[in-house]
Amino acid sequence: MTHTLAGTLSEPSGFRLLAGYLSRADQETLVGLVMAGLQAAPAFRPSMPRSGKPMSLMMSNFGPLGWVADKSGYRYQPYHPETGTPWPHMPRCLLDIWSAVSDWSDPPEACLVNLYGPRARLGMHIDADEDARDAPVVSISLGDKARFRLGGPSRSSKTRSFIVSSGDVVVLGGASRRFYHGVDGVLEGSSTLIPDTIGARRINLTLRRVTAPGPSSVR
Ligand code: MD3
Ligand code: FE
Repeated sequence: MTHTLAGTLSEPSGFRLLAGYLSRADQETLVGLVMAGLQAAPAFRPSMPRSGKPMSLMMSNFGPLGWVADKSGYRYQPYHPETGTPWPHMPRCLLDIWSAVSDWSDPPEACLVNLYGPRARLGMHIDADEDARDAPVVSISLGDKARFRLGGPSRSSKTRSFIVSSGDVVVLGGASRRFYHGVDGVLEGSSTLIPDTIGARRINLTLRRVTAPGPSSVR
């Protein structure tokens, strides 16, 4: 995929916002791939462990592993929680984006697809279900803009918010990998990218390395 670096914000924490990284054509390609993926692996609504409270966003995955959440906990597993079918394969262009923006030689094993309707949000949390704790997470935003909130290593750390737009790529590496973050809300109607048939106004893709390197690997 071709790209421009319209506005790159890099921070000592390892947080990088590559604003305008993907062209409109690339964004359309990704939406098409997500639509195809959802045919094979329909969006499911995860629920909070213990309480069982449903989350406001819907999810699916690509790749050998997918992130799921239900009453028994959060985990990665190789099959869809409702259909029992393996997740659709990871599209090559996502592997290419990972290679271009991350410094991690192993490919991502999971692409979590987050689907935001008008009222969906994501509370502040740390991504901690990956054994590869030091591998970055790469996030791709598509469709409506969202207010993204980045905190720090503890729940009480001060937070800042950013607007993320369609085509922006965020690399969460270094210390920022273990920072609290969340999505306060979606700016409804701020993009024309996503067709109504998807039933979501914003799509966020996160590429993740899940398994830790084996004992023979040197890093
Ligand atoms: C900062 N998704 O799926 S992506 C998630 O827009 C998640 O759907 C949000 O947080 C979304 O877990 C935000 C950006 C992101 C992803 C992982 C991070 C920011 C992060 C890990 C550490 C710090
Ligand atoms: Fe997260």
